Amino acid sequence: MEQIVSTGIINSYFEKLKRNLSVDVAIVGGGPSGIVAAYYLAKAGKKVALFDRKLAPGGGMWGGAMMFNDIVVQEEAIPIIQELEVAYRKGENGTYIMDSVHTTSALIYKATKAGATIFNCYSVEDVVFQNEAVAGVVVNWAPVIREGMHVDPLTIMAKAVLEGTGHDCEVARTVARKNGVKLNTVTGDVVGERSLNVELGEQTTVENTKEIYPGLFVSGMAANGVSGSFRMGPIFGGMLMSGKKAAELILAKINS
Ligand code: 48F
Repeated sequence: MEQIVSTGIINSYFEKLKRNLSVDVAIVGGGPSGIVAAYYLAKAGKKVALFDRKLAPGGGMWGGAMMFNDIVVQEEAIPIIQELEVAYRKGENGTYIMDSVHTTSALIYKATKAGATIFNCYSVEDVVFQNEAVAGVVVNWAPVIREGMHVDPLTIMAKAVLEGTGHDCEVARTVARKNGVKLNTVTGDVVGERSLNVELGEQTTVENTKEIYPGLFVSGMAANGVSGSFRMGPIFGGMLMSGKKAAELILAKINS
């Protein structure tokens, strides 16, 4: 029996990994924007692999604000919440309140149910750069990176890469720094996140969701970080709408 358990896991896992060595879309980061993008892309029939360095994907959504585990969304994001079958109740001034643990687990469930594959404990440490475009991601075990172990990575080829890594926007930084290329921002580089402004941060999260370099799209806080806009704290409508917009932009590009 012991051997049957081990064989089952090993065969299944390596089959899953082999199936995802070349995908339509590789998503870096399983925060709300990345997971929502994974859901819509998988629903559209695309092969989607999402990589998150944490054991539990979900990013900054689990903890609500200061570990008060509720979150706020605004009216415009309610159609996404309804599509993902998340329970919500009315808050004040046209806002809605959701339990953050319920919401995060629902997003993960719906994205994987739609067909997206999530690889947790994976760090994306670089991209594959071919013909002046991003053509895939370079992955390694998150503990390998954390321990600073000198172990070479593997590669996942993709028609499009979505960076949803949150505040640090590591992938865009790496692309600009290593390849000496200009990103689609006012400075041509990662501008960097600004301080907190809820309304502007929410609005610009969606506006800044775009293809930042051929083959590389950004969503969520990474989109604001790359373009130099505000953080916004525990309001999540912009993140959800950014993920949906990212999926639409990517579909338009890879279907053309
Ligand atoms: O930061 P995060 O939740 O992404 P998001 O979709 O949402 C932001 C909000 O949670 C919050 C906010 C709300 O208003 O401001 O912060 O922009 O999640 C990012 C995920 O990316 C993973 C990280 O573990 C987290 O789960 N991640 C970051 N860098 C890498 C990565 C990397 N290089 N490789 C793999 N995963």
